[in-house]
Amino acid sequence: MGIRNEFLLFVLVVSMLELGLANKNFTGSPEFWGPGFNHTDGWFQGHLNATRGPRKIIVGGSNKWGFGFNYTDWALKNGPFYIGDSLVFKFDPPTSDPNSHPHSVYLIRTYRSFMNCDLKKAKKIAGSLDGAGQGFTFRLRTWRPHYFACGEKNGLHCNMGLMKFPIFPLISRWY
Ligand SMILES: *[C@@H]1O[C@H](CO)[C@@H](O)[C@H](O)[C@H]1NC(C)=O
Ligand SMILES: *[C@@H]1O[C@H](CO)[C@@H](O)[C@H](O)[C@H]1NC(C)=O
Ligand SMILES: *[C@@H]1O[C@H](CO)[C@@H](O)[C@H](O)[C@H]1NC(C)=O
Ligand SMILES: *[C@@H]1O[C@H](CO)[C@@H](O)[C@H](O)[C@H]1NC(C)=O
Ligand SMILES: [Cu+2]
Repeated sequence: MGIRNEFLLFVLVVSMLELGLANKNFTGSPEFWGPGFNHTDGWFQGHLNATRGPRKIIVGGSNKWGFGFNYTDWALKNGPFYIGDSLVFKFDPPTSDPNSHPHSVYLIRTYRSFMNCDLKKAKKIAGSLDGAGQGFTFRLRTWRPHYFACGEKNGLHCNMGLMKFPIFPLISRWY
């Protein structure tokens, strides 16, 4: 019981830090908890589900990796993520159509750069051709914050296109 409570507290703290909401008034906020938040289903249940193995999750679900979808919200609703889980980024390669938007995937190193969509020191992990077919798979291996973003148009996709999200993978489904 002690471990479980400490763990849940830890998860909450990590989530708050991760989302930069620690200094805001989130207690009564549906944006933080999500609509219809409820102890007996959804977000919490994921922490308590010891039976599932590593997940392979398509980022954005049926929206895939594209401009204008709220990936922060997606990450909030599809977490928690654990070390060993894999994220799959699916996006179409560039075409001759002037309306096509090529995408990419970067890992941004700091929270501050992530908030500002500053990609100067970010690490490119997938180029515009890598999201085709089965998509680009990134396995969460380390216990640290991961800040993902699209690197196209000098941060515009990250900023205006909402193509960014933070994940802090948890150690394991221990109980
Ligand atoms: C925080 O939000 C709650 C619920 O919306 C509200 O009752 C409370 O007054 C707020 N507190 C501050 C300090 O804004
Ligand atoms: C919480 O979820 C459970 C299971 O889905 C449901 O039976 C219950 O009515 C919900 N409670 C509230 C307050 O929404
Ligand atoms: C718990 O894990 C099982 C096995 O993967 C899965 O079928 C079930 O939907 C999960 N339940 C929740 C609430 O995530
Ligand atoms: C995206 O979702 C997050 C979390 O639900 C929310 O805080 C944020 O305001 C949303 N952004 C936009 C532009 O709707
Ligand atoms: Cu993009």
